[in-house]
Amino acid sequence: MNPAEKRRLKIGIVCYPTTGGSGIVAVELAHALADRGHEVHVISYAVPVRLDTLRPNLRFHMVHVPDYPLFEYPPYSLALAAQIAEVSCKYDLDVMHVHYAIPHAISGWLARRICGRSNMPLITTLHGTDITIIGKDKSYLPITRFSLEESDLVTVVSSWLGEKVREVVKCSCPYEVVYNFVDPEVFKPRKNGEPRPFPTDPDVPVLMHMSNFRPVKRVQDVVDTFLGLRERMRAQLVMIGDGPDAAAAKNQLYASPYADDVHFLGPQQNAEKLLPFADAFLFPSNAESFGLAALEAQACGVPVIGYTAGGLPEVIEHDKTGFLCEVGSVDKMIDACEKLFRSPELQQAMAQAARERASTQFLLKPAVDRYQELYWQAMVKLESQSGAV
Ligand code: GMT
Repeated sequence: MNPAEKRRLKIGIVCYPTTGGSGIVAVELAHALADRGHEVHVISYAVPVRLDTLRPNLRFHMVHVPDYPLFEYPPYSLALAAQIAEVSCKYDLDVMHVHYAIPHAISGWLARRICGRSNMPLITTLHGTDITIIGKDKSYLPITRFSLEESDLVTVVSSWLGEKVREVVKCSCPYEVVYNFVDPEVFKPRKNGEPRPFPTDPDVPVLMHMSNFRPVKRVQDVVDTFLGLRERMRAQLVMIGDGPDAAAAKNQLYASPYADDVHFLGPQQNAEKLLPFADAFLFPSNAESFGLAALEAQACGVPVIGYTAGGLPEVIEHDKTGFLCEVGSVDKMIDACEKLFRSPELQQAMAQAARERASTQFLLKPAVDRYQELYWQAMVKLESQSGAV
């Protein structure tokens, strides 16, 4: 498409509304596209966390799943397809961008068939568990492979995830890597002397963990690292989020001799107000496609300690912006925390490098430029295939 023809687009964005990273990425992208003057329609079953529904150029459309006594399992995928089809037709959308394959990609495909919008590209962004879950249970493999092959463009949030698509889904569709991003004006280091917004001893370093407490996050390793570290030196642990493994971690930590040094804050929507107050961020996932929380921590000037696994090595520079250890090597993580906490100079140097890396390599603007360019490319491709160009 001639750059002069690059006009204001009407874009549909489908995402999960929960606190997970895929919803956050979709929402920040929606905000940025709306701020550039595009007309953005966000579709989800609840108002997504962080979505500014009153923003100019942005509209939110709630998926309504009808209640019917016969439905033991309400057909959410169909309700979503119906909503996507309705919005696509009513607003004459140019592009449909779905975040997370299951079930959004197949609902998007179905919606396009329903409303006969064969010239509206379907773009699918894969976020991680939508692919890795298939590695464990193949039930969704055929439908995922089909919906990726039928998408006009597939994007992944790390090179590691791209390789997983090939390995697990065995899909030969081309994909683009578009890294997740952060706004360094929102996620930024704390000011000198700014008090912590949670009740901790100001003179004792804080180790922080934030996640959905699912098995992939290896919360037990967070617990073991903290308890091991605490045997060696004074430290405090701040835990943010909730999920299946939260209760066990809480019970174990509160029953330990260091209960007073542990603070569970539960799910928090304003991570940017908490992350800057950590001295290290612990993120020992074993198959994290990207690790948005680790990027946000770095942007806040917080070194990250995690595992050499998944896409994390693409986000964290080992020995510079944090430490990456072999999966399961809790002792190495204890050593890394101790090293950081005993040397304020090292902690400061890594904090600065982390901030620098996040605010230069993972910026919002180039990522939004790229998505916008990909929308245009997909539109041109479809137009030329239909002989309209
Ligand atoms: O499993 C999660 O952590 C939730 C999931 C989601 O849908 O938000 O997170 C995935 O997408 C994020 C945004 O792209 C990535 O930063 C996370 O690394 C990824 N999680 C996993 O791969 C486990």
